Amino acid sequence: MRIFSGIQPTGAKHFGNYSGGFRQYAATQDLGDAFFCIVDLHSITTPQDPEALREATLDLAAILLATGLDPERSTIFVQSHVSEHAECAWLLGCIATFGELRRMTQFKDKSQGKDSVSAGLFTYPALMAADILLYQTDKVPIGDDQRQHLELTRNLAERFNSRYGETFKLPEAIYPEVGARVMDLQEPDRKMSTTGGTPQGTVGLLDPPDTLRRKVRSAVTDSGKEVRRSEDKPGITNLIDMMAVATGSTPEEIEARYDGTGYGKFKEDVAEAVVALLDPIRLRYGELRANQPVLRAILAEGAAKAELIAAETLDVAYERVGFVAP
Ligand code: LTN
Repeated sequence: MRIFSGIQPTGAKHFGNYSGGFRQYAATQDLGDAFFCIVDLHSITTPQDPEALREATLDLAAILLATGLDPERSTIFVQSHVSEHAECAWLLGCIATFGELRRMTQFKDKSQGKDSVSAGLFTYPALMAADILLYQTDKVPIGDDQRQHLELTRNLAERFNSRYGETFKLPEAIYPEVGARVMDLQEPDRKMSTTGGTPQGTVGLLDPPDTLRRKVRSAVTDSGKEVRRSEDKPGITNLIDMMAVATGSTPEEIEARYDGTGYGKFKEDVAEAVVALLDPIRLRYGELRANQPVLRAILAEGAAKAELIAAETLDVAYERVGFVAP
């Protein structure tokens, strides 16, 4: 079974990215032949500082390894190292219609209120489809926010196949069960986010222990007393979900364990569980990030492996559309 996912190298990574992303990647690499792509081409759909992008790309490679990807089992690579991604995106951009791209809610959200929006932001889903389809992917571990893009990917693959003959496999998504939506600790009605959230309410993946403790302790909760999930208590519900992610228990087990316990003690325990999860990741990250030759070698090897497969698919696709072989 082939697994593929893409991760943007921009924005400081946080607990929500771990819960709905990194954790899934490490788990899915056991299901088969897994490819994890650092999507730098996607990142420049909005303006990026070149030096910051270069740093963020290597940062993300180290984070992927620190959160459990094993380069012996998984292929980790940078999108711009495999030129087939950009080429296949062109083919799929000629299959996608203006109308369906215009309906993408992520495009609508990201372009709203902006007086200048790049054409790349609009055609972004065709590039994402290319990423996935080049690898004849079976399963795509993604967040719920990517549902519409995955649906579009399947539609583009089907349309291409029916127009030109069977070329691309239709992929399926894998969504995280628990902790798919981690909320901001200060404003638990909003998703935890580097761009849209509060700094105090965003639990950084690489925050030192003291910062983690301070942020969790000052999390906004309602005036209730019971450690129990409920729709009208987003603050405590979020902390229960975070505790579940950090300890590998279910939210129900957490509720049972804290039956009759007050919020104060519960928050202390959540803080310690988050520290116990993230501190080893931070330390491993530090070691990996400091060793650039090793990091770059892993990415080079990944790109070489990825390119073999991507080139094979692109050759078939080019032939099907009627391009003369060079
Ligand atoms: N659009 C995705 C990132 C992404 C991706 C992919 C995810 C780019 N290409 C291929 C899965 C498969 C995002 O913003 N999270």
